[in-house]
Amino acid sequence: MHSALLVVDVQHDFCPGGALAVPGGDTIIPVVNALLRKFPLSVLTQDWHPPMHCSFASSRGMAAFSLDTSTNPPSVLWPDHCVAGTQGAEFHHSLETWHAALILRKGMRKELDSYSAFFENDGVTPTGLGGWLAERGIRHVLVCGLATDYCVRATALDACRLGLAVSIITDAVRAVDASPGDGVRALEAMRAAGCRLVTSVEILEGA
Ligand code: VGL
Ligand code: ZN
Repeated sequence: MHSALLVVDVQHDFCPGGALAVPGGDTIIPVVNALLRKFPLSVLTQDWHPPMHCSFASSRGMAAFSLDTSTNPPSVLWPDHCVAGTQGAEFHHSLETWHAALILRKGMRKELDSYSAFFENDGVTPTGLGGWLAERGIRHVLVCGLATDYCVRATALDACRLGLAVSIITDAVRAVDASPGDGVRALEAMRAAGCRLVTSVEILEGA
């Protein structure tokens, strides 16, 4: 068994009604659950921020979705979301979390965000997930979850960088689309980096 399923940030705050709702975010959950039932090894990531986190617009007295130009490249400042210990930070109540071998929390440092499940946003601080997978002989990751244009993309690109084979399950991801087309452009960037774009049907039927 050399493949693992990575389920990115399927949390209340990224679903309709949440603080940083991804349109249709909850509609992927039945598909993600079917994938979780199928895969012997799966990992759930959980965006998990302290209050006043550096990615929160409120921490800078700025408007949500404005750009922080002090970083290179500029980063989007978000509404407060996924604050550790709050209901919004919990996994969506319909997600079958018990199938997963590992829950990896990220973005816990106040001054450094982490979109990717592999490295924090400085690009060099590892979360440990690369080693965890390598020690289990995993060579291929299948990535699904939220959001296509941020944490899914960053996770997939880092997985490629680490030399893993990467498949993106296109009907089990959804985008923020702060600018229309961001989700489509993110899928294209992942494909250009060497990720395979697959559908859940192909995976569940073993194609
Ligand atoms: C995410 C924005 C801020 C994500 C997390 O999970 O894609 N996006 N924090
Ligand atoms: Zn976040």
